Amino acid sequence: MNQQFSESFIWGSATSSYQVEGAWKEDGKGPSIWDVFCLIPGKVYEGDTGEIACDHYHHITEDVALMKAMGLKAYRFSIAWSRILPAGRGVENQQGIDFYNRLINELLAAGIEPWVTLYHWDLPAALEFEIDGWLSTEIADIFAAYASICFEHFGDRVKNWITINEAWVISILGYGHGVFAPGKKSNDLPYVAGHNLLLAHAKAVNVYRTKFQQQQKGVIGITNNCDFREPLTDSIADKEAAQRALEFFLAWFADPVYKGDYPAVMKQRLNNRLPTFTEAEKTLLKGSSDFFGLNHYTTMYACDATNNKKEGSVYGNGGLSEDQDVNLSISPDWKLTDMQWAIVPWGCKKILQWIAERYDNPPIFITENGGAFDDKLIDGKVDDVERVAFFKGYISAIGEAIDTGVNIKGYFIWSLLDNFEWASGYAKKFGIHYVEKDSLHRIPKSSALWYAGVIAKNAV
Ligand code: GBH
Repeated sequence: MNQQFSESFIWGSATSSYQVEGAWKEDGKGPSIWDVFCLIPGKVYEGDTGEIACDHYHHITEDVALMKAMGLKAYRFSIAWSRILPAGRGVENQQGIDFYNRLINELLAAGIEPWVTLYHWDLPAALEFEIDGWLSTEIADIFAAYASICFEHFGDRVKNWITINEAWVISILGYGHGVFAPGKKSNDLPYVAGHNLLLAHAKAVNVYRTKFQQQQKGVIGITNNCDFREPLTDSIADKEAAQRALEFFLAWFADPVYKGDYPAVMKQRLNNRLPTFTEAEKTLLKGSSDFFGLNHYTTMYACDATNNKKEGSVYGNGGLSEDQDVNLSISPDWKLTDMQWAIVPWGCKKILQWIAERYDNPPIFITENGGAFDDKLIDGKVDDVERVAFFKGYISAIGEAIDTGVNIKGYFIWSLLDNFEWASGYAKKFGIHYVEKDSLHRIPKSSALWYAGVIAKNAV
């Protein structure tokens, strides 16, 4: 079906600092928890690291040219905190600031809007050693001070800010399952880290709004990830289970931002394992996002698991399964990506409708969506037909959501380049540009050419 989007719809693509930059200790950059995590044997597939990654640090001119060739309207990238503040706080590193100035200026010269994420998982290692990172009650203020430096240096040109990328992943995979940095395994710590991430977001937004927004006239928000949960059957128990799963996944972070507190179901089930906000913190949180940033990748069926608990997968039940009493499954009919995530475009439409309903139809930007496929370079070309089909399906579903009244303003493909896919190393490829090993030569895949057509026509 043909879906037409408005002229003002923002078509973008996204990356993150650790996944693409490389130059891991160049020009005064301090180490991040991912630099260190990768050195621990067994943490990353085949011992891969982000030391070089796509060497975006030295390829920004070329990479901006790739974006311009596609007609991209916006580029979402993240700032490596330890390039700006090598020890996480204290002395600024001018060379790090210079790098992002160059990137921002090149983007603007190419007519591409910079969308800047302040934190995409690469915490300065000093803060992990010294204060226990996101577990510390000091971290929110330290993050807000770092954010303030970014607003001060870049806010004259950057008009779109994202504080934190995917607090759920940081909390659950970094502090629950321990498969991402800093690698802690616990049933309780995810809720502590999540709490501090929310406070860090709220404090950074407060700094922007009180000191910069009036003059710089940009917008600021948070990006959360959520996979959709469809009830396995029509039973009330399964419908409630799917709702519960979504609240533990997305409302965990979105309710505080839109309503000022955690969802009731989390408070009831977690009791004192869930930290509480003071009245002042609730006030700071409520209304702290100018837009709803959503990263969406996949869908699962949810059914009630009261009295029937199953072990969760690595990625778990969108949280810690024993806290939710939900079992997840997929249909054998669904096609899978190379990450084994199911391709279910209608789940994207439904999560968008769920957000519109629960949060009073906020402006939504899909800040990531994409799929890993086993791409093959043949005769200098990568004909990634499965990825094109993936994007056709998801972008059409987004168009359908808009037709039902959901206020979606933009869409960012994950990712611009094949890059360091965290614990999967370079084995999983999400890019619309192929990056040749060793030469690091970039080749637009069929999906990049196809996306250029979508952007040109504002239609899929
Ligand atoms: C994003 O997170 C990250 O922001 C980005 O850095 C990363 O490269 C990209 O996605 C691709 O991984 O196992 O079927 O239950 C993705 C968040 C959360 C999406 C877990 C998939 C598990 C699906 N992911 N979810 S499943």
